[in-house]
Amino acid sequence: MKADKSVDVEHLVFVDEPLETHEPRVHAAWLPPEAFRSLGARRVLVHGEGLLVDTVLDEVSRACARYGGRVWHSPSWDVDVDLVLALRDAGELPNPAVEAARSAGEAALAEIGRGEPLGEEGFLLAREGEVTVVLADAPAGLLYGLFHVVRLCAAAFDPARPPERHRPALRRRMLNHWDNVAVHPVMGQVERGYAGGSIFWRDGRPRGDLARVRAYGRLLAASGVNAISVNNVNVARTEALLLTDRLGDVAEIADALRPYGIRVHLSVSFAAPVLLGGLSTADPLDEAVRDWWAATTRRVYDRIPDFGGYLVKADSEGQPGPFTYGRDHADGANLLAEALAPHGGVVHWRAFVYNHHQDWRDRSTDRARAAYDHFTPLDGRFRANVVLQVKYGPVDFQTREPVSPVLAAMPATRLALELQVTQEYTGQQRHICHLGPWWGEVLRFAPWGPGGRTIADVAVGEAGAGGGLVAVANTGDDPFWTGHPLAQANLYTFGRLAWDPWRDPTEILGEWMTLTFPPSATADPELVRRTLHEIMDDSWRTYERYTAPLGVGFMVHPGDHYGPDVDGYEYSRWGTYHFADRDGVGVDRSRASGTGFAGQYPPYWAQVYESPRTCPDEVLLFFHHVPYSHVLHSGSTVIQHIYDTHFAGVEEVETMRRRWQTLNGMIDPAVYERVSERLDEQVRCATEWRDQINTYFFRKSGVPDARGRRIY
Ligand code: GCV
Repeated sequence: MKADKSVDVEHLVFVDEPLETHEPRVHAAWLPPEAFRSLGARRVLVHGEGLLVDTVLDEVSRACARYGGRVWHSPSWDVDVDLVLALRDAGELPNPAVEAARSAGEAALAEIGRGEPLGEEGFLLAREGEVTVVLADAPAGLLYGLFHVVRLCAAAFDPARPPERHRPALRRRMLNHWDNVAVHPVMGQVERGYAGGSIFWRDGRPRGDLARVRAYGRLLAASGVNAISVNNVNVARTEALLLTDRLGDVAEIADALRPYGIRVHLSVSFAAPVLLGGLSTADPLDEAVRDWWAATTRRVYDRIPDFGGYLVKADSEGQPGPFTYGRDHADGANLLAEALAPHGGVVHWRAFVYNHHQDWRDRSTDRARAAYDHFTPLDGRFRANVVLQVKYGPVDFQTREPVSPVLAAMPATRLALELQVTQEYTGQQRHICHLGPWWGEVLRFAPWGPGGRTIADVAVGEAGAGGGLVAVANTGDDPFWTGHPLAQANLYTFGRLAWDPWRDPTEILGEWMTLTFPPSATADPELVRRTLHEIMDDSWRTYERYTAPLGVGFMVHPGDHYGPDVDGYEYSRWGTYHFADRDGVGVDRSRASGTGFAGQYPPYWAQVYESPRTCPDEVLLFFHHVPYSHVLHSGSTVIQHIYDTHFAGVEEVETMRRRWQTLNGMIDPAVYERVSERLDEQVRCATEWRDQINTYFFRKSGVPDARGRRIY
């Protein structure tokens, strides 16, 4: 499609009308009307009752109205259909073809289902004659089945398609919003948010655009997410009130998200009994405190019967916690778990606890050790409805870190893996950085050694009882949802990995591309797809190349965490140091001579990480302080690796920009322009990273680049 047809393209990729008249048009992300063409041109029968069945009906009706199909809801007369979406326990219909399709679906399920139920969210898709049938045990399953049909497009109606059974591997697939209700003087409306304001809150009040909240829920459901916390884990005074006086605001969000099967959770302050309840203490073992939490939680469930639970950041970066009362984190988490248990709620308790007032002169304290040291002695003491939420790395969402050893050290605790979709340290949605491959590496990591159980297995848990996957959201009130239109792919990929953590992230990326840039909306779908893959597939590794080297981390500008500042954190209290001197760089975390962090891993990796000879290159400087002349497994020296990767990284970004330019006129112009602007910034910033990092290490080491390239 050429540029002069751009108006048509916009119709295909934006939602029809502004969701509210005073709001700008919002990009449809991975649910453009065009993605519903195949479904919407068909004759569809929906059978069953329930709120989410109504959502299915609504989705199908809108698609059919647009593309000329027809829809019936449990008709009492015979109709010809192409697609049946039915609850298994919905009664018989006077329609022989439909009943034959349902029976075929049941037979297929008996054959491939290994006798396991489909569960609350699972579904089966099968073909019988000319009919495609989707069966589910519960309305949520039918909704996920519908979105599966949308993803498959015409393939859902392929007569040769064998039956498929789908169930999410993880029960809870959750996004955490770090959104403030009141604008924080430093962090703004959304802490670490790079997509405008909050979808939920504005200037101390609800943002009031519930249509947008609903549209958000729709996008999330289509990716697989089923839970969301709606306020920052750093809970200030205004946000604390969401639990009590402002609960109505949370209930409104829950009402808007419920039709898409998304449950609302709340970040709460551990000091709430004092802040809100007028008690003199928040001691978790105090009777009055326990009663306060029980009564408060009961009121929450009176108002929001399907409320998900609490999320807590305690004793971390200034947040209150049980340490104030001489109690540990099992005491703290169990207090809230006890209040939630009668209602079926869970508490997500974060393991991100460390000393943020460290003295940089003190080489014995290692922030990387903190979560393990605090939490592993508590294994087995948490109540069943506590989920310990563990960041993927031991420090803080870096572009590269080893996987947190906590995830392998608490077999008697439900553990959730916490990822960061918002790109705090990975380019802040100004840089293209597709995080799927990084998350895939984390999920496939086998902490007990190759061939053993993986992090995905830990998150899934025995018999599905694990803590699931959680991620910090990257969305805001930006018309493209995520600031950078291509950052939508990270959100989509998170949802799909949370549904099935063993999937190949690059395949998921392809799925996202097909939905977001529908082949029927462009003159050269092959070119668009190939170019997007060339730009995005390896973009996380490109980002890694031009930023902090070999897993050493940070080197970002203090405070905002954007752009290079090699020594920005070197003499600070935050515990994130690289220790570069004239001879070498890196942190000695070995048992033999360093902080001992390497010893927190099970034996296989403890041994691998212990020695610079065996430690993988990409995390070498995380574990070891080595001379610049140290030869990597790649054959290069550390210093030459730094130069080479930084020059290569910038060249790759320049190539990305050139490739993107070939899509001019092929895709929606608004998307094209936004990405183009951001690519200019990415080239500028990557160049700054290259020059600062290379110059810094050249000046420290005095070692020239073997290829004589320009260093300042
Ligand atoms: C919400 C990092 C971020 C903080 C964030 C914290 C956390 O330190 O920079 O903004 O606070 O992680 O995960 O709690």
